[in-house]
Amino acid sequence: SNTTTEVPLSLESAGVALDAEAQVSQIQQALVNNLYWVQGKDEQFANAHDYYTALAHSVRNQLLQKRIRTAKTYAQERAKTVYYMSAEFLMGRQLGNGLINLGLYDTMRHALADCGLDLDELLEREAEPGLGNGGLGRLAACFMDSLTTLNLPAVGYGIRYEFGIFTQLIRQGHQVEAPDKWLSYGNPWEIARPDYRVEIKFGGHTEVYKKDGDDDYQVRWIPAQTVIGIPHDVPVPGYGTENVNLLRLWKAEAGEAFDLDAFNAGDYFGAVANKMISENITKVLYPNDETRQGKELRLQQQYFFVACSLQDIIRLHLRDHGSLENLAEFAAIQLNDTHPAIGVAELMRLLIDEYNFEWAAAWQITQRTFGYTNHTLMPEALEKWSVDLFGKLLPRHLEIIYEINHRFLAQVKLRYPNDPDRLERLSLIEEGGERRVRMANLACVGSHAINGVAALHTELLKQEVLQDFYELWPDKFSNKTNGITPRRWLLQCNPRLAQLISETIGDSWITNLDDLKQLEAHLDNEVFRHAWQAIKQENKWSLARYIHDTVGIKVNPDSMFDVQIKRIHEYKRQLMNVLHVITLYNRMVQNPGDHVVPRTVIFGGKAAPGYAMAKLVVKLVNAVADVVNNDPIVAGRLKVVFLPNYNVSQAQRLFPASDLSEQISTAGMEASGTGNMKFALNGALTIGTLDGANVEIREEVGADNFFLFGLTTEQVAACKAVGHNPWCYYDTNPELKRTLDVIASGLFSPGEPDLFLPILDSLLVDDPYMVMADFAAYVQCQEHVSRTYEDRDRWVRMAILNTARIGKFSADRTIADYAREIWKVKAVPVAGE
Ligand code: GLS
Repeated sequence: SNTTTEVPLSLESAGVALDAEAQVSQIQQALVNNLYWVQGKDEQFANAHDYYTALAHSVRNQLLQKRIRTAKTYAQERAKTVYYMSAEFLMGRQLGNGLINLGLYDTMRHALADCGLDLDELLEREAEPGLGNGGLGRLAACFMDSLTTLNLPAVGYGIRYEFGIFTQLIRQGHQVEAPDKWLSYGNPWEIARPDYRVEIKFGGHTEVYKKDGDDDYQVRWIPAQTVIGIPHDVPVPGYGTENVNLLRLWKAEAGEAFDLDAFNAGDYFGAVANKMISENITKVLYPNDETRQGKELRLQQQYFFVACSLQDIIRLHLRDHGSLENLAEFAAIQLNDTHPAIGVAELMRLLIDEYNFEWAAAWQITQRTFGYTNHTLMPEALEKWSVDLFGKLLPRHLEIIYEINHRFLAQVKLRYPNDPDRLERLSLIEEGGERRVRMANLACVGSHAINGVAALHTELLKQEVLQDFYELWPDKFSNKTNGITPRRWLLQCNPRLAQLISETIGDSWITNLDDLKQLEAHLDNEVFRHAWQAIKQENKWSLARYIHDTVGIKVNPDSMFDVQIKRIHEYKRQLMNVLHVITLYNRMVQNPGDHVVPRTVIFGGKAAPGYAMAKLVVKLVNAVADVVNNDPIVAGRLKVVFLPNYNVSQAQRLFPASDLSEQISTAGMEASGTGNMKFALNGALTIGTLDGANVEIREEVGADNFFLFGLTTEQVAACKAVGHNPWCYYDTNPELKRTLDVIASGLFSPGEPDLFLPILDSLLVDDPYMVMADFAAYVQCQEHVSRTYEDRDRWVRMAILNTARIGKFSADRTIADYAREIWKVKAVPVAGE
């Protein structure tokens, strides 16, 4: 029926347990109601998007009901709260996740099927919120899921980019970027909260003044411009809990007061132009992963969301606790990399200039409140802002940073009286050449806790990048190995495997991933192994269909699916993977009769738009695919696929269908990786170096169940110290020589013989990522992979052991560690209705 009266707040009637039939009919009624009242349509004219939106509102209504009770409980309990500050949250689609976390997925599927609607099809209507670049942003999203699942009070603070990570198109094999208009059909998951708007200042100057009735001098900041921040709240459900936390994303709007001045002065167009400049701040995500780009707008973005968030935290804290003296007892602010590190200076400014704290007291509160997570060892990713730019945009913060630095270096000098070099390295300001503010140093000095994201990464931080800080404050440092949420990365993305696991060992693994260990007891059960293999096969068939639908390539579903999906970066060495593909191709062309293990090599990932070498690698992969996929000699035995526009939704199709996980970064360069964990959780075997979390994954799953190759961090360093000569590998390895020669011959660049010269130059001149040095070991290891794959039963056993032993890498474990050791926060479960 489509007769309807009002939008129900909930699908359930309060307190009454419904039988399945009643629940289905309520769901259907709610859908019809939402179609009518939210979309303004009835069934006659509704399209799939209308149904998606109606369904999203049904789920949203339930989440909001739980959110309201959560907010009340947290306030009542005066709970300590985690504020996770991150310039990126790569949340992925929300509807499927919301249904799963609410325990409504299957009921909804039936209720929809009953009306002739297909849940999967509606789920595909959701635009992907791509508000992040890669691992760092996706980690923040996994953390939000785990924080809520563990009933920990938390707010994620970030930026509501109007354009997320660009849409990647492939044209003639080249990457082309198109804007990501993810908001163009509206966003049912957010609620704008203009009533919690805040005002943010930029530019101008500072002045000293005397406050009424006070003898002390104060500083005030007279800005050149003000911008308004409007919070947009996205509810974050947890699995099987009443708690719902918030992701609060800030949108920039023009400051009205400033506009009014301009309007009054008769400059109507000038005022409107200013409005556009203000709104630019949250217009677009910077598409660089692991690289700083010293652009003014980026610093504006960072300061904008951090300043908005701190005002919000202070408002909430004063509401519940009355004074800021005890801020650190009730608020733990985590800095997700240095992007929000300006928060250290901003909190000092707020406490001193706006709330009249003395320096020492303000500093103690600040240090106790902040924690800092480092996410990279790559030197080009360490953020440094020119002092000129900084002072122009944030004049008061530059003064505060100078003062922090002055006091800090005085303390260092006491401890190391005759060590000017150390002082120079520790200083918040880089001297020599253009003076720059070092954001990592600011984050270290302003935080009580500093952590890396995998054991090896933390060790390298202590020994290299942050060595001086480690020597100063060893107790501040700890490791928190990354994790992933098993809800999205197994339960949701691989429903067949999730069901087999639950039928075999029960479903406690969903919130206690270590329970997967119980699968080991079933390793010798042939029926179980066959079921496992059959599921992988089905997943591969469905990926094969997707590949055919998206890029028109027919792949052999019985071949090994060998997958590398991640941002394109030289240190991740997609290039070494392509060189291996070319080598396999050469062998098949030379010896067409030889027995080979068929492979489908799949690539996915975006290159930063300004990163020429990464874009050339994308082109090379596509060019090799063109040649290989059209050569009948290798038909059925080798295929190469580049899937355009890799994102979270696509990842959810890829991990469940993968046999082999490529984790082949140069040792010492990948801080952790998290895709590596998603593959293993879904029963793919890893070929990898001793880098990032690979080290710990191998430790957990066992050396026998992991394909290890390549130089270690120490060997890479030693090799570079004596002078790495890539030519000698070219000269002494005929297969490698042939592979590079084929590229040089122009086989992959008809009509453009020089196209790939920069790649060959990079390999042969300095090979900074040790591709040449690791190549032979990689190829040899791949041969071992192929032989192992031929023994399908052995492979399945190894796959099961990977899944069974991956429990450590649940984000629930990671978050529990942060909560206990850094944030000192406790669970505050919300009571059911
Ligand atoms: C990154 C690292 O490169 C990854 O190794 C890491 O897994 C991730 C989350 O900690 O952070 N750092 C970065 O700038 N982008 C990343 O993905």
